[in-house]
Amino acid sequence: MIVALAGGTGGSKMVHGLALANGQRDLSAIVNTGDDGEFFGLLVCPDLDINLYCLAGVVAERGWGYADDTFHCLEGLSTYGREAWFGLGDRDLATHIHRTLLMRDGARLSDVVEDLRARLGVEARVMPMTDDPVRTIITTPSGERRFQEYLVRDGAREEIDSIRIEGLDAAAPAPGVLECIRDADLIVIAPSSPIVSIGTILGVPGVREAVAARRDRVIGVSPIIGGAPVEGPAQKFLRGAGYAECSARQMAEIYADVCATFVIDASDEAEAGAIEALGVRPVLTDILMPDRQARERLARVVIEAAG
Ligand code: FO1
Repeated sequence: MIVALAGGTGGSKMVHGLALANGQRDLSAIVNTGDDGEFFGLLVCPDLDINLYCLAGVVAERGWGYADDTFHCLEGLSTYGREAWFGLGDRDLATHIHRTLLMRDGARLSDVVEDLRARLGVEARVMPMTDDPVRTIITTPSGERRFQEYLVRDGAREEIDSIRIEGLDAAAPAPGVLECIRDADLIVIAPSSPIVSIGTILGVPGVREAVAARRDRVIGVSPIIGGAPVEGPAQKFLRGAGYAECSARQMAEIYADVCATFVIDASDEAEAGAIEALGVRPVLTDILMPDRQARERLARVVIEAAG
C-alpha cells in the first residue's frame, strides 16, 4: 500500500500520478483539512474535493472544482448582494450541500468522504487528516484572514505575520490514519506546502511521530524549484512561519525527521550535497507535472527511488 500525504492542487497531481503508476486499489491519501471553511452555511473542503475529483477524473483543467461546471447559483447570490469571490460551481455545490446535510445528520467528515468516494467511483482510499474542525488562520499587517480569504479573495498579496492552525492541538487523527501510516509499504509526501498543507497534516497530534517511526519508508517531493514555488504563494507561507530561505534544501530540512529520501528537481543539483548533509538522500529528476504523462513518470521515479 502506498500512502500519500497531500494538500490540494499540487498534492492531487502527485496522488493522481501514483494512481496512474500503481493503480488506485493500493493507494491511500491522507488529506489536509486546514483550508476548509463555511460558505453560505455549507462546509467546503477544497483539498479533499480536489483529490476526490482528480481521482474520479472529473476535476476541472484549472485543478479545482468540477470540469465544465456553471456558476449560475453563485451569480444569483451575487445579485442578492452576497460575496461571490469563492468560485463554487453549480455541480460542485451539490457536493457541499450533500456533505453538509450528512454532517447535520451526525456523520463524521471521514464518513462523508467515504460516501463521496464510493459515489464518484474512486477506488483509492481518501481520508481527511482529522474529523475535528481545523482552520488555518493567516494574520497579515491588516488583520486576521480565513485561509481562503487570504488566498483567493485577497490573492495572497500581503506579507504574513503569523499562521495559526485553529483546533489542531485538540484534533485527533481520523479513523484509519495512524493504521495506514503504520502499515504502508511506502509513504509519499506530495509537493504541497510544507507549512499550510503537509505541516498541518503532520501537526495533528500523533501523526508526525507515526510518520517519523516509518522514516526509512518515507519519500518527499520538493514543491520548490530554483528557489521558487512550483505553484502558489509557498514563499509567503514559509516567511510567515519564520523561514527566511525558500529552497529545496530548506524543504528537506523541514522534513528531515520524517523522511529519509527527498526528490528534488535536476536543476537544483547544487543543493544535493547540503541535503545529504542533513541525513536525507537526495534523488534528482524532473519534478514538474504539467500533464498526466509527467505525473505518472514522476510517480514511477518516486516508487523506484524508494526501492
Ligand atoms: N481557488 C481559486 O483560486 N479561486 C477560487 O475561486 C476557488 C474556488 C474553489 C472552490 C472549491 C474548491 O474545492 C476549491 C476552490 N479553489 C479556488 C481552490 C482552493 O482555494 C485552493 O487551491 C486550495 O485550498 C489549496 O489547496
